Amino acid sequence: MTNFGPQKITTVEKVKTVGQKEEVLFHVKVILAGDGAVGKSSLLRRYVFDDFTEQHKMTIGMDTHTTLTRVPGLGLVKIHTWDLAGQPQWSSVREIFYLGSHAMALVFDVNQPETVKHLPDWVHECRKQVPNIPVLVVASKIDLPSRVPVDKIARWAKNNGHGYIETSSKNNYNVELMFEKLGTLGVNFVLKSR
Ligand SMILES: Nc1nc2c(ncn2[C@@H]2O[C@H](COP(=O)(O)OP(=O)(O)OP(=O)(O)O)[C@@H](O)[C@H]2O)c(=O)[nH]1
Ligand SMILES: [Mg+2]
Repeated sequence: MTNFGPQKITTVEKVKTVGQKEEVLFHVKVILAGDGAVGKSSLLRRYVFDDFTEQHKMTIGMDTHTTLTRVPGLGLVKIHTWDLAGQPQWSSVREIFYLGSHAMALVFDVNQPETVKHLPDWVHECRKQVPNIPVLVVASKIDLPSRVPVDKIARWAKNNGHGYIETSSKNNYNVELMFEKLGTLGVNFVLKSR
């Protein structure tokens, strides 16, 4: 059984696109990382509750949710998502949260150029605990005017072997696909690590 690290704070289960009874074959732990206010919790909120709020309620330390997700070609995957607090004051508590994780969503805000500056630092912080963890770079809030050269970031992601996706929690654009991709990356990492 995979060790998912410290105790979960909240757990919500949602069955997504589940047909007849099926076995869950894989459990994966996914990290949501990126600077403060880039939209990490909003992505998870959209995915789990199909909801969105304009209010920014800073995550305190970390929050988790568990979803049952159908991943094409892999069947049902239980995704345990750990949504980290992005503000710098939480950096010392974050280290332990990475332990036992299988994929990382690295989120930046297309409307806030300074949020791309720390992307390599986030990869470094996570890979200190989980070397070679697969990374999906997530451009968030694409409903807003882009003030970031997203093509350049997409190229950076590709050159470093990371995935890349553009999303909007507000408009519910690509949020499901993002979690499917994270499920796939996570399962492949589990299989490689066996
Ligand atoms: N327009 C727009 N606003 C968004 C979107 N996603 C999030 N926001 C807003 O961005 C702000 C921050 O969102 P959060 O999801 O709380 O950000 P976070 O990355 O979890 O922040 P921390 O927990 O502080 O690290 C909130 O005011 C959200 O309403 C989006 O897709 N479009
Ligand atoms: Mg948050």
